[in-house]
Amino acid sequence: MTGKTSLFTILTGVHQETRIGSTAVRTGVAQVPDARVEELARLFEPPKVTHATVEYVDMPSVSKESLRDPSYLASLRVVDAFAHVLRLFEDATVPHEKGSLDPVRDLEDVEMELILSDLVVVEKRLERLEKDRKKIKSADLDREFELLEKCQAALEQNHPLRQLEIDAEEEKRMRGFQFLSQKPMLYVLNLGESEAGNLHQREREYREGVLAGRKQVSATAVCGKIEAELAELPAEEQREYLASYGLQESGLERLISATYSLLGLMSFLTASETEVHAWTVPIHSTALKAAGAIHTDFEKKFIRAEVVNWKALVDLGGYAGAREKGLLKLEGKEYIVKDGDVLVIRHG
Ligand SMILES: Nc1nc2c(ncn2[C@@H]2O[C@H](COP(=O)(O)OP(=O)(O)OP(=O)(O)O)[C@@H](O)[C@H]2O)c(=O)[nH]1
Ligand SMILES: [Mg+2]
Repeated sequence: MTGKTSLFTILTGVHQETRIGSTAVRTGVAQVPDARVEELARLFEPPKVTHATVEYVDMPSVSKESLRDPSYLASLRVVDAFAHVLRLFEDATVPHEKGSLDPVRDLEDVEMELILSDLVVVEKRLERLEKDRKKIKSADLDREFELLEKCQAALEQNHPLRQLEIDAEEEKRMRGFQFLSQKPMLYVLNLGESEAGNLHQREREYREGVLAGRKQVSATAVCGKIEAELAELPAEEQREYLASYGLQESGLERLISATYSLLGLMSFLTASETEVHAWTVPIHSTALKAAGAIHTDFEKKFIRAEVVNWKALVDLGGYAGAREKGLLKLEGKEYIVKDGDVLVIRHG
């Protein structure tokens, strides 16, 4: 018990459990906090305002036992990243599964289970490939064999697969396996109340300490107790409450932002009198891909995009002002969209 379900509930507002096979999971959606959306909404005053979202799934802890359950394993395989809530808070009334408080041990234990689970998959596939390669000569099978041997070697040295140096082709080959230790990992450091003032220091300790040199991992500290109290307050009192602990953002806001950047995502915006909307795309997406995120038709019939930075749009009071200043630019398919761009897609 580290506070996973408590944090999940505050984050998504979802209390309802569903069953996938024998595993109880909760699925919920959290809005990505985005001040740019609010400012654009103030300018356009549309009836509809839509934030970008991240979907979270609350699952029982990763352990030898839970990983034996095929439905549990299947639910883990399909996610884009893990958030591992580590218990740093002390509370004698909440029993610790492992009998003592030791977040680094908990972190390494789960990592090891992910590694072992992947190793089983790799070994099975290697066995199969060995047989097949005796029957059929195929460069494709040879490549897969080599790649999996590389995975096996890493796993046997207790390295998660996210640590592996792979090229685009290998990445594609590995994708189908949905390896657990390859998924990006966000460590959520759940601190005790007395440590609320030390959030950033604790994050740094982890990043520069136990997580140093690890690829595709990140750490965000939250204080579950404070988040729970915060969630009970009306919106206008929340900032003040946070400030009383010397905080500017809630842990949940930072948790969502951290998820977003760990996954290599960013937001662009669309804004008009009918709707202000933040859209999620991978960093370095082209204008064409961005159009496709809005509507597949926009991608197919894309002509060009008008692009303006959100701040310029707000400061200049709208598109007309931005155009006058030459800050509303015409861009083609290949334009690389930047975080905070406002796009108007022209399509056929
Ligand atoms: N003091 C303190 N107690 C907490 C905190 N977060 C959760 N708890 C308590 O810990 C207990 C378990 O919390 P859950 O959120 O259900 O933990 P979990 O990680 O989902 O547990 P499992 O699903 O059983 O692995 C509850 O009694 C919570 O009130 C926290 O930040 N501080
Ligand atoms: Mg739980």
